Amino acid sequence: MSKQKILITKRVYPDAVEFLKGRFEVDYEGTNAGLGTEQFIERARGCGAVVSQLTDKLGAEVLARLDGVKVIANVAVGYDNVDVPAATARGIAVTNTPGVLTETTADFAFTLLMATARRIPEAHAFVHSGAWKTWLIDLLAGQDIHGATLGLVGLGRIGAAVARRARGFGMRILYCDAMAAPLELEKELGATRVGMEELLREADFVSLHVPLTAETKHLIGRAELALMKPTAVLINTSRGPVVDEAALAEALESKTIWAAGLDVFEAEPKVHEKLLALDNAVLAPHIASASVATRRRMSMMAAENAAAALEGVKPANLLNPEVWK
Ligand code: 8YV
Repeated sequence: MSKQKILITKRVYPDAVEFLKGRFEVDYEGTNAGLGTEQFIERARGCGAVVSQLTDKLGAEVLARLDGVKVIANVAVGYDNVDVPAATARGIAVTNTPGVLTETTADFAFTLLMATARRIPEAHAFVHSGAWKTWLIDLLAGQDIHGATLGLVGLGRIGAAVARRARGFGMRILYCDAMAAPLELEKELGATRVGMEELLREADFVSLHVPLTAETKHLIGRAELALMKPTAVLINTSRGPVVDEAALAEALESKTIWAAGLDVFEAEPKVHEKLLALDNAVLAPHIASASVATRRRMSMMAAENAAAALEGVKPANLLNPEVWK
């Protein structure tokens, strides 16, 4: 019997490729550019599984043109790049990579929070440029982290992991979430659930940990930014469109808020021009989960999800179990 075929749309860690090559016929697009839509559809023909990444935009129209694909294994916990209801309607299983990136992403959210509060990129550029001439009382003065109030928008796996780090800094923790966290978790984290408006008014740091959905698009816009303190810092490691980037750029420029640390953007890899020019916007290229160990695990987890589905075993991280009969 000929081996089943699998498409990997873009470069992943090699162990995942080797693992799949041992079981299937693998069409590996081992480039950084990945595949355009038409190439994707062409190359997916005859494949039972696709290992995709968030740069593969798999909307309903693309899914409608696939033939024979049984599973899409996305190398990310977020899956807003895949129209899951449309996949479900076509009987295509969709999987993601939850859990393995929680701690690494929380490390990075906290790194960004600290770098933004204490102006690390500005300090680095200042020293490198030779501009440092003397000690000054207010040279690159930032915001205190210890004892400050952290407002977590979303208290899922990653939000809770950020809260655990904040506890070590003696921060007061507020959160808002559509669902209240279990009491034991609230107690462990010392987190208090409040409404969005209270969170925005009270927090010294607002960190976003929600998935991108129709409800969370532009969750933080002009009105929300206006509620924040002029000394407040916004951190976004979730998805770019959760924040209205133009409104944020204006708020940073006019000092409505003090600074922002951003790992994600509305139209990656494009970044709003104004943000690029502002010292109080600390910017990173969507690398919150990018430790070598974690990205390797994510690659392997997606490969295992794809392999399981092709071998008739329910994948561990199935997002639409209704397709699995
Ligand atoms: C990266 C992420 O985008 O998992 C997610 O949802 O945003 C990050 O981990 C992912 O590694 C890109 O494929």
